[in-house]
Amino acid sequence: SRPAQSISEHLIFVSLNQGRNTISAWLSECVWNEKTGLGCDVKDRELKFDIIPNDHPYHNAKNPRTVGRANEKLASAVEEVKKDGRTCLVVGGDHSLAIGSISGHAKTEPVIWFDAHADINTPLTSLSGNMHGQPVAFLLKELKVSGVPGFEWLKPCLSAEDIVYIGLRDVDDAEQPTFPKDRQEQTLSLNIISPQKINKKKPIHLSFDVDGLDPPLTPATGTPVPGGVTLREGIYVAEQLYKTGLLSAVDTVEINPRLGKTQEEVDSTVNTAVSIILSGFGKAREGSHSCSY
Ligand code: DIR
Ligand code: MN
Ligand code: MN
Ligand code: MN
Repeated sequence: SRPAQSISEHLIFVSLNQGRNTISAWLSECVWNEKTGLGCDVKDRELKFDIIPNDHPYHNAKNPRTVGRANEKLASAVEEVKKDGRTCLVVGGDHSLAIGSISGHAKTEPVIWFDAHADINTPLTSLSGNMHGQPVAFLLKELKVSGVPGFEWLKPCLSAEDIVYIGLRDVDDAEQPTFPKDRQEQTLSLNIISPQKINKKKPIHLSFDVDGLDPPLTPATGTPVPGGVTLREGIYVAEQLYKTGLLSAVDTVEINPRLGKTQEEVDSTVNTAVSIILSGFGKAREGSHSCSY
């Protein structure tokens, strides 16, 4: 049967050998069920990753080989999806997956980094050692992160000016000097991409960390920070990006049902993520009333 809309998506569920997470059930109802959803033509695939033994830290960066190899695999998967002419949606998972997702998407700019955090630590500056605090640094040509085991395949593909942050409100001291003050001040503005960027007509990559939103909306996430973006603002961002017609790949990350203290917390996290995804793929608030979550 024919998709109701010309846009087609390609979902990649990223899991570390844990099987599908809760979000897939909602998505199957809301996105690829023609009666209740957008009726898009969806090709679905699940990636599984190897855990590399004796994966010692590289400086402060933990599990570099496991994360590096996983990202290499993800980059090829995203590249295939883009070759197939589809919009790519990656559902995860640790935000370090943006390294592979954006590398696989490669010819993209700008990147909209929706996040409470800048994720621009390096293996040398990171205090937590968590790879999800470092993907932007790995992707930036300017920062020249190199020598990290597991990342031999990686070629940094972004310049600082290609990145637009939204929702930023928790930046480490060591991250501060890496980007100019005026960029930080733009962050909660909903004027999200300069007309100049849109005029370039380049494909847009949205890397959406759910912790950019206000914590009660997505409690099942690892590092909530108070004072985040409201649901209405988040949906607005996604709708506006859809309307550009240039949204080419989306990561929705740091959705972790295991961190929900109650079923309600898991449900609200997943419902919120699904709302954002649907808006980014053409669900208008004034239409599609049949999608009843
Ligand atoms: C902190 C927190 N800046 C770090 N970052 C997080 O671990 O590097 N990013 N949670 O999503
Ligand atoms: Mn974050
Ligand atoms: Mn994070
Ligand atoms: Mn993040």
